[in-house]
Amino acid sequence: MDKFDHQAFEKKWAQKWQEEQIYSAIDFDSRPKSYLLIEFPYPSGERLHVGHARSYSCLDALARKRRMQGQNVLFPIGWDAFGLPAENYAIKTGIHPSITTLKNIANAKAQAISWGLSFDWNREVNTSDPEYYRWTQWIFLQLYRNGLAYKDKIAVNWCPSCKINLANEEVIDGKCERCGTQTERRKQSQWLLRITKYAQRLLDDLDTVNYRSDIKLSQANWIGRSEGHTVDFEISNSQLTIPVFTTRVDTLHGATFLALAVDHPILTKILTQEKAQEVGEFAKDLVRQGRDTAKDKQGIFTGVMVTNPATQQSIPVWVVNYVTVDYGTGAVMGVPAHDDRDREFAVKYQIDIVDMEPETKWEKLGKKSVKFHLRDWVFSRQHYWGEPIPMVYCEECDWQPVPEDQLPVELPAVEKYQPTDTGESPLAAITEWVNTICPNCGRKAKRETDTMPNWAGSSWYFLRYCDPHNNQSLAEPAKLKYWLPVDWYNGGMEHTTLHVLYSRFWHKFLYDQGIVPTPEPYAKRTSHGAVLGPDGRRMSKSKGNVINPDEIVAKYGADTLRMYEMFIGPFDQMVVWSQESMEGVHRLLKRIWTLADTDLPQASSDEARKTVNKLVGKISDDLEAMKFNTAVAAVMEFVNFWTSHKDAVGQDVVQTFLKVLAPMAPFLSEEIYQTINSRGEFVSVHQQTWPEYDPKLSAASEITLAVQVNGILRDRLTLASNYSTDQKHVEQLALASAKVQKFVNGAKTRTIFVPGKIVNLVTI
Ligand code: ANZ
Ligand code: ZN
Repeated sequence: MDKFDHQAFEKKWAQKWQEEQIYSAIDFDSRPKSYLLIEFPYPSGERLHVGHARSYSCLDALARKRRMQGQNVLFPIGWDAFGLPAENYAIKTGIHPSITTLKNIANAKAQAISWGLSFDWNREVNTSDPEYYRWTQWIFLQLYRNGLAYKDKIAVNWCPSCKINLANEEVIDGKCERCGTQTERRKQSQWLLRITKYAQRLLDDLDTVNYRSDIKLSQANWIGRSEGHTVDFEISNSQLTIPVFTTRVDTLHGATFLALAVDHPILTKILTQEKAQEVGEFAKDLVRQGRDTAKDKQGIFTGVMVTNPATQQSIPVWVVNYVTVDYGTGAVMGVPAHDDRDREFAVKYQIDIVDMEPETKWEKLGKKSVKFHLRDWVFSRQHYWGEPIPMVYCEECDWQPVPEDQLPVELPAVEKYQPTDTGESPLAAITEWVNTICPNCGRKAKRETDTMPNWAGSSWYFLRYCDPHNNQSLAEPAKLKYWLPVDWYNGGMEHTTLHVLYSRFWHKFLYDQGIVPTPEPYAKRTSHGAVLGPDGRRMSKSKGNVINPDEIVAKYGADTLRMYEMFIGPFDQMVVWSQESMEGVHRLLKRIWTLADTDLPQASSDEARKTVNKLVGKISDDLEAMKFNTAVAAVMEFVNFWTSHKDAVGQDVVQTFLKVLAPMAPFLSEEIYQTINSRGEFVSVHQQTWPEYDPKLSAASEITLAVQVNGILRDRLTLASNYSTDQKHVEQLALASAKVQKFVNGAKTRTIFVPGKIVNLVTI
């Protein structure tokens, strides 16, 4: 070998691995299957960043190791390609998002290949490809047929400047995420998915999966199950009652008012005309103020009284800004003595505060009841670059699903991507596309112009990887049965709540339909921490602290990038980029190169064999435990040993070392491996069998035995471990000890021997 020319050998091996297809997953193979999933990236113009490089390199090391251990590993990648950035770019430049998306995908793919990520490229998917979103639309239709998709008028966040409806995630502190303008609440007809129907199962089945506990907790909190009671309050001089949901029925005695949400449906039935007007003004005022209900408590008396069923007292009904219509019953019993919000409100409006002891007897008045904070999933967006919702509106027949044989409903080409003034999708302006015929009656009808949210394509992509080219179904059942569930899913902490929950919901639904074989999609879920800039802040162009992974690859090589990012810190924690430490890893790799670049001794010393065996054990365990940083540290330790024992580290030990190095530094280990084993036919180091850790070999080579005389410790013997179980040998050594002789004092002894632990000489 000559100089450490990473650019040359990395390119060479990346190409060779592609040619030989050594990372393909094989359907129905008899080896044990292992499905490792990363969150697929959004193909943006910014390319993949060092955060991607970190989590992908780590999972890649795991995939490579498991392959070498004889597992049939499925390690796929695809592109989560719909979304706003591509649309905004199209608005700016007029270039169609599908063109920029394909360009971005090509770039990111080249990056991934140059980093030596061992994805199975035959299974690549792209959510914006009509052959993919055909099935996303198909799943929507199944949801619709099963009553789980419905249209409803709901409040949306409207940005008057961008003229666009924003999802809740796109509103930060009441302001538009993109332009910072104060958003308004508007009512708009939207598609929703009835995820609430699955709330209990989504919660219960968390017990059946291996997710990190904080991930389970965030799921459980989002589902927000609450046990309490529903209590009916009778309206004075009326047949009507107002049910309230309370988790503190024991405080019923102290309920001195009722608080309703401004949009509680009963208000239209119980208010006088005059009061209705006042309440209407109040509601409008709240909208104008924005939505932060937590702060200042506000309310208005309705003029209506109800009876507290515990005290039989007549108490007033208020409309307030701190009760929401979409939780519980939209009505709350105000207990100022026990609840802070209620107290604040009562003080402000001079409502009675009745102090009393909580009493459990009120439970009899109440019906036990369970509520969930989880809301149905708003599934409409008024954007262009998303999956068209495959529905048609007919004046006669109402909403009709597009027949399945007409899928996909393809996005039409448009000239203007700008959203409209009305808040409708840009698709609404393309009349040739919108106008269609009703699938039911054949009359003129109009297509739905809303598109699906970003979450849609990512809710089932792991199914498509099992059978990515199927054009008869989303995937063949036998293949799903073979590959599912995903054995290990790793992704960002920011996706552990909604994305994981949404995809679990779709999966459960598909399970109920007999389409997928398992009730849960992911057997295990973990998440990684972000990589911060060298200044300890989030990387961003404006801060000038962005590390470009491709520059690192060009200058130091992909192995350096990978191994440094594994080493950078505990996988699940946020870490700070350090140039120095990265260069340290680079020097390590060069040292390995130099050490291997000599005539290696034929045989290795026992010590060298033991040392590499220890490394095998450490790396085997650490990669599975996501302790990637300590796995790299173990390599460093081994290299130090090698440096100081050059004559003792022979061919056999180096071969073993290269195999366990391979998952972390795939290029360098291949280059050295091929150099020492040049034998004609190419067999990659990555196709070798993972070395077996031998616990006997590593057991401390020396063992210390306790030497007792009549059961009392008198000395210790340190001897080679293979001798420590040999009773004769141990007896002889024990009797030779001066300390022992002193207590035996010439007497005859018999021996009680616990091999490897104790030798007890009992005097007769
Ligand atoms: C009386 C009471 C007394 C309450 C007390 C609490 C403490 P979780 O745990 O979240 O389920 N509540 C019910 N529906 C509401 C709504 N739509 N908007 C705002 N608040 C609502 O909380 C349930 C409690 O939150 C309920 O129990 C109710 O107030 C309030 F010392 O009833 B409680
Ligand atoms: Zn019709």
